[in-house]
Amino acid sequence: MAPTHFVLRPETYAMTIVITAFERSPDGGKGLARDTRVRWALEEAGLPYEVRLVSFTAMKEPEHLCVHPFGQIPTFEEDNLALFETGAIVLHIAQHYGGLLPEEDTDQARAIMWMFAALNTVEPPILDVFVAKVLEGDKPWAEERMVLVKDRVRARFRQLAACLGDDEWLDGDFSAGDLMMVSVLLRARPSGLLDEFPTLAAYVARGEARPAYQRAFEAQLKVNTRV
Ligand SMILES: N[C@@H](CCC(=O)N[C@@H](CS)C(=O)NCC(=O)O)C(=O)O
Repeated sequence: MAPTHFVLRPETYAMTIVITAFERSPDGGKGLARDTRVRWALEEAGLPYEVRLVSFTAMKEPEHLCVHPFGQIPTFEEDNLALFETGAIVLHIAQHYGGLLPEEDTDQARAIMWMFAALNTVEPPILDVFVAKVLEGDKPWAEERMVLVKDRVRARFRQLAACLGDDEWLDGDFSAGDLMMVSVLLRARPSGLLDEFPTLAAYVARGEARPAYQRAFEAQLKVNTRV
């Protein structure tokens, strides 16, 4: 049976890559919304792209749900392909265009491993800090829970910092694994947790210093600070 989701109708094929982003990001342009990591990957690969801005309401409507079943951003459309999930999107960009994955198979497998580590092992405890603050901050147990949640982030950061050591990137040259790890770590900056780990703060700063990141950051900032 023909799939009804995630394969675009010919009349809606995107001639250039189109991604979605918040019409106005809740972070006001700090680059923490996940379209930034997709923009960054596209910039590293040297690919032009367009952005379709969506409101919180539009994200939950059928037109958007057709490309993102969970009603979120970002999405990615190219020819007849529509993708959601930043891991899948960045991996697709890395596998089809140059600059983000090593050539050799085993090196490539390890870069992809770091992408998964960023999304599955490092990002969840960081998101818990956000949940504890924003969604559970008014609960009577919020303060006590926050201590536990932050300690779980610190435990992960200690392990990651030990693994990174004095190296510039996680495994040889900069890769999609670093792009994803830096993007995830950035989300811990507002809590002050990132700066407790100078090794990781310096690693993130190296990522932010890349011209491709700067272009991605400026592009989302322009959207989120327009009047
Ligand atoms: N695991 C997803 C998470 C996507 C996600 O949480 N997107 C946020 C913006 S960064 C969103 O759309 N939030 C609005 C909502 O969930 O209603 C990914 O990596 O793409």
